[in-house]
Amino acid sequence: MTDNNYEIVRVMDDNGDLIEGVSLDMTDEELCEMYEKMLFSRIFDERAIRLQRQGRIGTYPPFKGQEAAQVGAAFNLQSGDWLFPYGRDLAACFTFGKDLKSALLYTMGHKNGSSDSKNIFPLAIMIPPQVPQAVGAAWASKLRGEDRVALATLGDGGTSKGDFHEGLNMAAVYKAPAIFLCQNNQWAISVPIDKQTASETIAQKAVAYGMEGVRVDGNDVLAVHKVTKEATIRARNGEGPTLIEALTYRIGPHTTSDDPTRYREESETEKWQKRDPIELYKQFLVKRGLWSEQKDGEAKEKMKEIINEAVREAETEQKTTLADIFEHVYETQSDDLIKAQQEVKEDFTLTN
Ligand SMILES: Cc1ncc(C[n+]2csc(CCOP(=O)(O)OP(=O)(O)O)c2C)c(N)n1
Repeated sequence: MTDNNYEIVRVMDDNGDLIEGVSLDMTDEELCEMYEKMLFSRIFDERAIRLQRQGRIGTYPPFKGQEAAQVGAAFNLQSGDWLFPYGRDLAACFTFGKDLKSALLYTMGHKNGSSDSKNIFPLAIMIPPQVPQAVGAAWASKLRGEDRVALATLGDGGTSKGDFHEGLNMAAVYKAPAIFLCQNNQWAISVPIDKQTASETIAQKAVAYGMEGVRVDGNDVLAVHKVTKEATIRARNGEGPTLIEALTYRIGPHTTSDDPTRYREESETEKWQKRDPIELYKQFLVKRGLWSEQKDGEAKEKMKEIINEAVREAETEQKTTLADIFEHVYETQSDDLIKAQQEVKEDFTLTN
């Protein structure tokens, strides 16, 4: 069990150098792939905001600034693992393999917006049911003797809800192979972290449940990757769950319907912007000769084209109708649902 002083784990310093005494166990290809996931996510995020402004998708929660926390953690997941993302977590989803078109369809309110080939639960908009759900999935995997971990992500606001406490307690008691990544982005809409909890850190809450707690620089992708990797190893070895607090910042608004200038100082945002997780990591890669501005430009162009193509595909998909929603409640529709669907079709004269 870690002691209670919770130093912030870092792997890189702000000049893009490895911190003394820290070693890396990733290949050059993996290091670049992780950067590409971050860059792709950023480009998607920026495009999604423009799509929302053009009325082409619904309300959108930008994750700019949190790419290192999301990508660094999800990069450790293996194919059969589980991801239970919270609403601002598309970078984690993309890293684990969420289909781009399905991500866009989700923002358009389409019924196929959460259909994925990987074990990815729908983005949790409520706060935070994904925590006990992840515990259930992790515990079930353990009972079945499968080698799967479940990663649940949440914001700092999520730690004030009962689901968080109930989930963590149960996970620790049953040594479920679960990892809880709290992205402490300093704000829960307009509620700052010091109004959210009187605990000095979120990581220390782990002590009360009897699990490992870690505090990490959430803008240092290598550090988040390292602590999450250690957590997955403990989980797979039957040593139980881990609570990770990733210190980061939501650079943008809470959603496209929010105006953060009403409740936070711009100087605070500017301070965090100087530690942009993508710029920090790019510096590191460039110093090692693994990346360059030219590669960056070429990668961005390719990524923009991939996103354009997915937008085109998503926008030509047949629209979801009101009657469709009855078909996705259970695997097989109950008689009651068939009746309700029929009534809706008659009342709204829908075509399917
Ligand atoms: C049960 C519940 N209560 C209230 C809300 C409204 N709500 C949406 S996001 C949010 C704040 C979430 O903050 P945090 O968990 O820190 O995540 P962040 O949005 O900062 O990434 C609230 C209160 C909700 N979605 N679900």
